Amino acid sequence: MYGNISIVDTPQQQVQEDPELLAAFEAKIARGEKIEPHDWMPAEYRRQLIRMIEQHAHSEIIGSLPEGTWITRAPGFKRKIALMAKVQDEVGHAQLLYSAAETLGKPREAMIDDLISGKSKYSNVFNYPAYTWADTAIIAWLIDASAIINQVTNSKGSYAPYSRALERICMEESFHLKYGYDNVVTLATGTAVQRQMVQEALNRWWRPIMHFFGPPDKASVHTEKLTKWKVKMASNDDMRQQFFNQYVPKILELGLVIPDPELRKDPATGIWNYGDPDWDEFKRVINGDGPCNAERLAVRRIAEERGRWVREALRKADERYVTPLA
Ligand code: FAQ
Repeated sequence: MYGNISIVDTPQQQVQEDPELLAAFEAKIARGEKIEPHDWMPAEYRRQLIRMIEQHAHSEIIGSLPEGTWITRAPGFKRKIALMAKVQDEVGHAQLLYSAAETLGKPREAMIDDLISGKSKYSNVFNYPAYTWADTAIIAWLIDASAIINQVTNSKGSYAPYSRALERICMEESFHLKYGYDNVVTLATGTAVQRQMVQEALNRWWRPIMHFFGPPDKASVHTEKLTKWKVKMASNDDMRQQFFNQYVPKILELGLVIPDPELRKDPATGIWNYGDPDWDEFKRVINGDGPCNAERLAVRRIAEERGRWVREALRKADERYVTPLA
């Protein structure tokens, strides 16, 4: 219970919805209308949205860390400025998304608590280290590309505050993608050492990027319900296929080798077939046992502790402002 809104936390907490209200809600969604925070919504729709938007917000804030570690080491002043702006944007995206999730009734403090206690998930990809400058180039190009595919698709979804946030985020991510592509092109057309560096980074990130779009459709838990309610506007496999269609040709054009000997497009169906990207590794990483999970959460915990006095001061100032003078 947060304020006067009761939030179900687990699918086990089944709520018997009023059939008439539910039918009207689903008809509204079927007509392509948007749901606003004050509109009636089923408890499960609210729970799913909080889960997904909160995980997305956490992903943005944790996602700023692998690249953030390169701000002090960026090659050259201009790249340092660009990287700082990108990292700042990602943190801003987290703020927008936390605000969108708050409209559903869960306070931001509770979301942050669930992140740092390990209760909430965040994107698998940010639990891997950025060893070289080339890793940051691959993140900014191909992870931002993957995020754009997901977010442009879901910005057409049914929950209005999330759609609005995604539209704005995608505009900024488009700059990130161009910045990342420029860095990858520079390395891929540079010296032999630079080409090797970017190839090795692609080798490291390919599997996590395959995982980024979520488990295969047949193993996805939430897709069916989320698609019915137009929260998810395409399945995990469909978005992964879109990534292959758009980015495999661009990667090959740069003379890079995609580290999957089984990757080929079926000319008859247009479907990309690929090798098993080790879904056991995916499960381990999203459940807390990836190369950097502990480090990422430790950094957030420190930020939370060190920033507490600022939040307290702001809250006190706010209280004084709204307390009527005696
Ligand atoms: N990582 O039933 P499904 C970014 C979990 S933003 C971790 O298929 P669903 C910007 C899933 O939560 C990146 N966990 O799940 C940037 C569920 O677990 P649960 C984030 C994952 O929700 C760029 C379980 O597996 N984007 O990158 C992942 O229908 C560069 C079963 O899976 C978003 O969050 C994963 N990859 O579909 C920043 C977009 N995949 O909760 C810095 C919004 C699945 O039952 C630098 N989210 N799981 O315990 C979505 O679109 C969806 O939630 C999916 C997953 C597509 C991620």
